[in-house]
Formats: sequence, structure tokens, C-alpha cells
Amino acid sequence: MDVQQTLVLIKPDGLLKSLTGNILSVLSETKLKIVGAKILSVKKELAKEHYKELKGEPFFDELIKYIQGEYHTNRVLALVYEGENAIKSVRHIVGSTNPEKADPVSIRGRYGRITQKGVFENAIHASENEKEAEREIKLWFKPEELTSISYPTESKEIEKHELVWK
Ligand code: DAT
Ligand code: MG
Repeated sequence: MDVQQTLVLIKPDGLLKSLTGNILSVLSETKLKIVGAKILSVKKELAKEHYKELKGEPFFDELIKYIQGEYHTNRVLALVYEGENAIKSVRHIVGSTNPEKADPVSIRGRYGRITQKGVFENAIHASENEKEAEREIKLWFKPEELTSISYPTESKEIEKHELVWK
């Protein structure tokens, strides 16, 4: 087995329902370590890029609204977990995509629901495989935001305006 990193998102329904602690407790059973964490409000561009493979699905527009927080709160907690077999371990404990079909003691089985519009409000996202984990970690985090870097980096001069403390 090899050491992997995987992206976890606690989605807006999870945050609104104050499930952060409960979800992190379940995830801690995996014995993996957190190497990145931040709370953010998801811009449309990031939402669409994250779910780009689902573009064309009938639920796509609702999914984008959901992850952007239109139905709950505009916050997502993004985390990177690292350790042996991290991707499968987290997916296992997260449970199936459809919260009603998920193992009742999995995170989605416990905390997920399906809305009247048919959106799976399943509280959490976890990368599906190594390729997706790499794509998603690079999409959500900068190298400097992680305490352990597992993909190649380069130094680049970036000129930009940013909000600073006055
Ligand atoms: P997963 O999140 O388990 O990797 P996915 O990548 O296929 O599943 O889909 C991403 C999200 O889209 C999923 O967490 C909830 C939503 N979704 C997927 N299939 C759906 C469906 N048939 N109806 C409603 N929402 C769906
Ligand atoms: Mg997926």
C-alpha cells in the first residue's frame, strides 16, 4: 500500500447542521492525518471545475447551487487527509453517493438526505481515485497551504493585489 492524499469537503449542509465535529470524529477513526484545512466560500468557477465531469447531468445546476451554499450557508470546509490507502479508507467511511442507499452508519448514511428536488445533500465529498485526488487537491489548495506536499512544484513570480490587514 502507498501513502496517498485525498480531498475531503464538508459541504454547506454539514456546516449548517453543525455536523463538523461529528464528521471529523468519524474521519479520525481512519487514523489518517490532516495536512491541509481551510474554510471558504465556493465561487461558481471553482464549483463548476470541481464537478466538471457531471456537466450535462440533470442535477448539475442544482448541485452547483448546493455546493455554493444557496440552500444552507456559503461555507465549505476543505481538508486534505494523508496516509496509507487514504482514498479508499475515506470513501469507505463516507459511504455511497445516494444517502438513502448508503450504509446507515457511514457519514452519508447518518447525515445525508435527498431533497424534494432530488438533490443528494450528502454532507461530505471525498476524492474517488488517485487521479481525481490529485486534480482536486491542486484545485482547492496551493502548495504552501499544505504541510506535506506530494506533487511537483515550481517557483513562480506572481504579481497580484490581495486584501491585507489595514
Ligand atoms: P460522489 O460524491 O460519491 O463521488 P459523484 O461524483 O457521482 O458522487 O457525484 C457528485 C455529487 O453529485 C454527489 O455527491 C451528489 C450529486 N449527485 C450524484 N448523483 C446524483 C443523482 N443521481 N441525483 C442527484 N444528485 C446526484
Ligand atoms: Mg465523485
